[in-house]
Amino acid sequence: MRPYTTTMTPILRRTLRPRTTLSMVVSLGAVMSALSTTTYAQSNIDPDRKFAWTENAGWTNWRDAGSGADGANVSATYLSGYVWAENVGWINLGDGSPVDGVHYANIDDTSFGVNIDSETGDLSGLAWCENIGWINFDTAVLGETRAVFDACIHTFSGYAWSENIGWVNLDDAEHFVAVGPCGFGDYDCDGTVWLDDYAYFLDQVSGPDGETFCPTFDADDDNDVDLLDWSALQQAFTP
Ligand SMILES: [Ca+2]
Ligand SMILES: [Ca+2]
Ligand SMILES: [Ca+2]
Repeated sequence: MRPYTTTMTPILRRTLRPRTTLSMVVSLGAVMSALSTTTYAQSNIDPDRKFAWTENAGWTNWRDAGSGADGANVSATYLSGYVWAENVGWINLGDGSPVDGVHYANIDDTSFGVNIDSETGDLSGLAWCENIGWINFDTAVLGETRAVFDACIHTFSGYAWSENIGWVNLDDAEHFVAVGPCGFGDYDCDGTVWLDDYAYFLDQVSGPDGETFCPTFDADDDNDVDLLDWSALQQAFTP
């Protein structure tokens, strides 16, 4: 694991507090019944890429809340659903209903959630955990590698920050969180190659001399997105 503390600023180091110790005596079913009645979509987190490590709260599982029905969900511009953290319980990423349909406002405790900048993949906004409070995904301001979702590889990277449990590591080479499994050309990983994926392709196209690294559209695996890849995408189209 990355030696987080060596990269933390003195200010951040001072904000660390002893870990909250909770005994997880409540069954999964009982906890789930106590969660919000908001209905979430089935988690689209990859079953093989669902764990992330936290500095002071152990492993988090991004997929399996409510047998997946309440697990994390990654949309084009925001996250929703719940992450389970073994030592601190449920982490709410947002209710899936941003005020403007695009991003959570994060102006009060009814409008919070984690946003995705669809242009850059940068994450921002806040998640909420009843036992440890807010988790901040806009970590660039904290001097750490910011949390990002790269839709070309369907994968999270970087760090989120909690005042009470420290860094949430989305950046480990072996244990990271990804959406999937996603087939070739299925940029939004909804199970089909459709017109919306065509639009994303146009954003990524670089021509034969380009160096766009977008594996989901790179059919011939030569580190560009060009007309040969476009031909393959058309053949993959789901009528
Ligand atoms: Ca798609
Ligand atoms: Ca090429
Ligand atoms: Ca290519």
